[in-house]
Amino acid sequence: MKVLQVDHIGVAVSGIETSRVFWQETLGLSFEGTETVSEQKVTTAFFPVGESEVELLEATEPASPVGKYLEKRGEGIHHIAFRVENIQEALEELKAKGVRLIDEIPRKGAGGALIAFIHPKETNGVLVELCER
Ligand code: CMX
Repeated sequence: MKVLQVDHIGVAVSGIETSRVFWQETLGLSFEGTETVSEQKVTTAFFPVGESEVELLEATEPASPVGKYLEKRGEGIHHIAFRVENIQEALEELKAKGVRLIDEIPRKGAGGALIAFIHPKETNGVLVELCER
């Protein structure tokens, strides 16, 4: 499997509209607008930084995964996403190595990417997303 780069760092926030100000106006990153990924009950906002991006994540409802994360841990880094060349192949390779996966089959993420999460037990407690664009 080939990890190409850090695709993005996901940051859970209470509200994109409020948080956006720091990333866009204070840091001067460009704001690419928001996108809601309904199946995952989350709204995302991407800010490109070189070849990678910061992704703000806002829950669409409190009982969603990001809503529960915020309630339990507060705002902060929610996941790190690595871009891979071929996500299906990467998942098969990880499965063959006995790595515990949250998603064995890729699903649709923001921006038309295919994504899959590795169980944080395997990754020192950090939620790692694989992503193919
Ligand atoms: N950081 C660290 N650990 C986390 C975590 C996080 N952000 N989110 C979940 N976990 C842990 C849980 O505590 C749980 O641990 P235990 O098994 O020890 O209890 C384990 O991971 C599995 O979590 P779960 O909630 O029981 O499992 P689910 O399959 O229901 O959901 C997940 C897992 C990661 C998909 C979900 O919690 C989540 O975060 N969904 C939102 C995904 C998201 O950010 N989507 C945006 C996609 C846009 C994009 O990036 O392209």
